[in-house]
Amino acid sequence: MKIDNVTTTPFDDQRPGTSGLRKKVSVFRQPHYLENFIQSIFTVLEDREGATLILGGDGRYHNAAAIQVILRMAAANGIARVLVGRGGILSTPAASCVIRKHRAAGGIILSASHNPGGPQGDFGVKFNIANGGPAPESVTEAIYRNTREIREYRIAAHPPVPLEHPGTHALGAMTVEVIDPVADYAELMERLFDFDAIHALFNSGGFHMRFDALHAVTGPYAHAILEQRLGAPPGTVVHGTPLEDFGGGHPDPNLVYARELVDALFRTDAPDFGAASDGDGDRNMILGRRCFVTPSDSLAVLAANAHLIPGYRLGLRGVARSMPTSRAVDRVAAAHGIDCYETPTGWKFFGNLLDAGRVTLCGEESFGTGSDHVREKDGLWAVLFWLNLLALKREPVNKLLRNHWRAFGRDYYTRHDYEALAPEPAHAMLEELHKRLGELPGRRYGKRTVSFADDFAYTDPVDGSVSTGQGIRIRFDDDARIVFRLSGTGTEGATLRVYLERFEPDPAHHGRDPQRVLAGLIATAGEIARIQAHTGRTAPTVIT
Ligand code: VG1
Ligand code: CO
Repeated sequence: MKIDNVTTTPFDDQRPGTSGLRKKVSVFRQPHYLENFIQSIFTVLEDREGATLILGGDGRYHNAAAIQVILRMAAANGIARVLVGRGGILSTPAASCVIRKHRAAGGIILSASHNPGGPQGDFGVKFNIANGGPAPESVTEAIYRNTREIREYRIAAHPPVPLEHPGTHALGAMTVEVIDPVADYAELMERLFDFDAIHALFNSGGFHMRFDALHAVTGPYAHAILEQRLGAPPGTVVHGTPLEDFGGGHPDPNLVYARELVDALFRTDAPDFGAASDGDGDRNMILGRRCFVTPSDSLAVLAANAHLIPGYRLGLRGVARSMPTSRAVDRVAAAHGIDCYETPTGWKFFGNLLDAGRVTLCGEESFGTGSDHVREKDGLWAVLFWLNLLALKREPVNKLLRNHWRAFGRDYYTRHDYEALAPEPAHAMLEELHKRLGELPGRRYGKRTVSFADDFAYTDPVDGSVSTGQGIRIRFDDDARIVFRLSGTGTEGATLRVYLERFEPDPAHHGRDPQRVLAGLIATAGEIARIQAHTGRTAPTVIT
């Protein structure tokens, strides 16, 4: 097999963000762009000679072409074996599962997750390490340094490998195994959850579900697990065929982009349970009939009930949440006497805690929940966890949630996103806020006084690594909280995220609309950061 050493020059924009390298498809299609980044990954992967690599993606536009390039580069870089999902498909949590099960040195996942796809949409590359989780900052920074210095990449000359059917192919000295993308993952789910109980629930006659795969990668997983194994009637899974452009939609399971599902769950003839997942299958949205469960509450409910689920019956070692996630799970941890860790945004920060056995469950406000079963957040896993709970409790989602709030209190929560801002004023706004942090405590806004303000920094308790500049936190005397940060996954301008929360212990006040309950705090956020003055915006683009 002929191997070419191709001369190249560095690109200056290949620093991975919150979750991999995400750019417009047009950026990735520039000559050498993908190759430079992939070579930088292989260069950093020290044990690549003779190693096994996992490869797959969410099926979006450019997935198929990129996979063939990566296979040829893997062969040229001494990888011995690559396991690829059939059709180039692997959800992010399934990739994590396969990396761990087959003891691979790592995996490359082609996805821009919840960002839209298609020729005008986004593409992305995530690199996961041997534990199955996203590469930590030390690795992503090393990859970035390589992209700044690269002069040459290695690629084998070889025709495309057929990926449509399971089987084994030789690419020079390297073996390419095309695997069923669902099998290993489904087997793991079956070990964690009581499939018989969920099967009985679906066949009780009184329970209906709608799962919206948003034409993204979870479709095949949901069809196989919910309908074929668990006996949910055909049609339970909608938009279940992955499309290169997600049918023109935005594969982000939230109240705005999964509108059709939300509407279906709020109709009079609504199903009992609704759920959706994102482009690459790691996010989840949970709905009951006329009821939306915030991701922060979902994490708290799962933590409070985990001992009822077969895979977690021994209880939880600890829990972790990203900093902007509400403190609902902290209350459960305190009641159960277990540790609760607060990490920066992004799943990569949970990896060390999970590996060290310090936490069992973790989650983010951005519709991400997961456990130590893999090292990624896992959309379908969260849905199965809820199904298992509902099968045991046989009560509506809203009742379960009300009971949870009655026991622990309710953390009213919302996130306001201001998308596609001009980057300069957005950065200037946060810089100004940063400069004023010292003068904020003691200041009065409406009926609240600031009690604490800082820029969140995290010291990993396992390896001591420090991550600074992770978001501005402002707490008030009534324990309400506002967090400001800029997104690290967008591909157009800057996105400001404002996270708002307020605790309500009194069950008599648990049935209110979060936007109304938080209206005062929302106004204060605008005032403190001078959002309108800096950005010209009077309202957020997305509210979740
Ligand atoms: C967003 C979310 C974050 C999540 C990340 C990746 O990041 O806020 O919680 O981990 O997306 O999710 P940011 O920097 O835009 O706020 V996904 O489903 O890409 O893999
Ligand atoms: Co995702």
